[in-house]
Amino acid sequence: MADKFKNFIGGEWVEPSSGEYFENRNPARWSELIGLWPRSGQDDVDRAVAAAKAAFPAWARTPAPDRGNILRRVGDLLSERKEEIATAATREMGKVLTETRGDVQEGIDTAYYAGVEGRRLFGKTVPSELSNKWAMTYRRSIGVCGLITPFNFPLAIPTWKMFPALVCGNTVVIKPGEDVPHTVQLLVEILEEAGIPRGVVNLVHGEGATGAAIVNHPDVSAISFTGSTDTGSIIGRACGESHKRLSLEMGGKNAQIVMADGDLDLALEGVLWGAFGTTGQRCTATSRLLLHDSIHDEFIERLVEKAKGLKLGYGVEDGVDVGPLINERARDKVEKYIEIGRSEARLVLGGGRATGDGVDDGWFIEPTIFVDVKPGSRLATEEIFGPVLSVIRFQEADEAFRINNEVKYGLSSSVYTRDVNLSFRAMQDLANGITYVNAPTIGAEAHLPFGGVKQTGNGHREGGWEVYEFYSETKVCYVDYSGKLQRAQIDNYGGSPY
Ligand code: UN1
Repeated sequence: MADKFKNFIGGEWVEPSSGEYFENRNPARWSELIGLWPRSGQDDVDRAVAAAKAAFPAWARTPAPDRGNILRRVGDLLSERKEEIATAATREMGKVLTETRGDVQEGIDTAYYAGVEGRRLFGKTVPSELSNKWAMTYRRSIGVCGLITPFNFPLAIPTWKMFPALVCGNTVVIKPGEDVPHTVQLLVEILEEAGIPRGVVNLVHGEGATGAAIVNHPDVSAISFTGSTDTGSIIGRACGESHKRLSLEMGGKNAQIVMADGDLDLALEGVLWGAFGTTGQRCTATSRLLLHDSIHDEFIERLVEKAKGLKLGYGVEDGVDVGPLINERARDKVEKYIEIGRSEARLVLGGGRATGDGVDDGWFIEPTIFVDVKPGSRLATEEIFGPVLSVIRFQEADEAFRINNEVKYGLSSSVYTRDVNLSFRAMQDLANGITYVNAPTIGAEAHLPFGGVKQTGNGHREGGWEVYEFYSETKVCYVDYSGKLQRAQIDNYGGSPY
């Protein structure tokens, strides 16, 4: 009998009142059942939101440095249990252990950043237009935040959302991706051990309906979601109706541009990592490779040779480079795009399910490369979220920049060149939230703002200092110590020549 896991509500580990559970399986060894997790219903969400609401006033009044201290302790405990968490994450998510270690490290970095940020939630003090009066702002907590997180970064993305929300004095209800419930389970155990007060962090497992119940709950004041652009549209409509604060982090169709003068060895390593790392399942994955005509053929030859050498398998095993896709639905979607690619472009590598020992029981697709992909075609514009790279040839830098910008997404881009002028033009002209020069499209650092333009997001950023603005409201305070009525916007202070 498989282990049954619980929700965490109001400081207690509780069974779902729905009485229902879903399976969590290893995507590299599908016959291996990891456990059963609650398929939480409306009643479970109601209880979690009520617990978060009840805990909010005391938490919001706890000094921010004290809130930060709990997160520093969380950082310590994550560091101590890094290997255990990374192994659990690889088992349920599929990416290789070196990557899940990086995922946990991103969570550790986010914890320490948040811990210190509790001492730096800056407001501003500015001169008043009236004498004997002060004008200043501070950052005020919002309330209950609903956090809905994806499968591809099972630890880092929950921490990107939860830690800043907590430091800002909010309480949270989190629903992790249904493919990766175990990693957040371990994170919440750590928060409990670190001394997070009851009700401040609540965990409800479930699938789409559980997420919808959080989004639609009237006592949830803010939602942060990472996932598909389609689901983001549904959440956006719901939050628009109810005027909830909303941060969306969605799709990408990221391009690596290689100029003729670029360091081609470096560019080759970059695209291998960007396109096939995490099996292409990053919002930042390199999905398009734009090659200058003069280096195209040689580069492709070398790339195909290198990509052939990537070893597929279960990510805890030594020597494995690429794991499986997350589930059958993901594999079907990637296969559909490979079919589309066969009719739109020329396949030079992969193009099918991987077979053989170690991969027969998982959702493995071979690293796949299409060349002669036409800008504007489906392969060139739609997010695939798998190990499929579309190569486009260009003649001029401006043409490459235009192709980069011709998609509805705008998360990350990369350019390999030794020309300093061109690299600054790229930073200026590429329509993305992040541009890398001489580095791949993946690998954003936890202490910088993360997010994209156009349909990748809705204008907010995760990470760095900017996310603290999402999780707090600016409050303005005026203190008039003149002892008399002073009227702003009335020209009563004299002396103005205007
Ligand atoms: C994502 O794919 O949703 O920049 C996040 C990167 C990682 C985060 C990716 N640090 O590739």
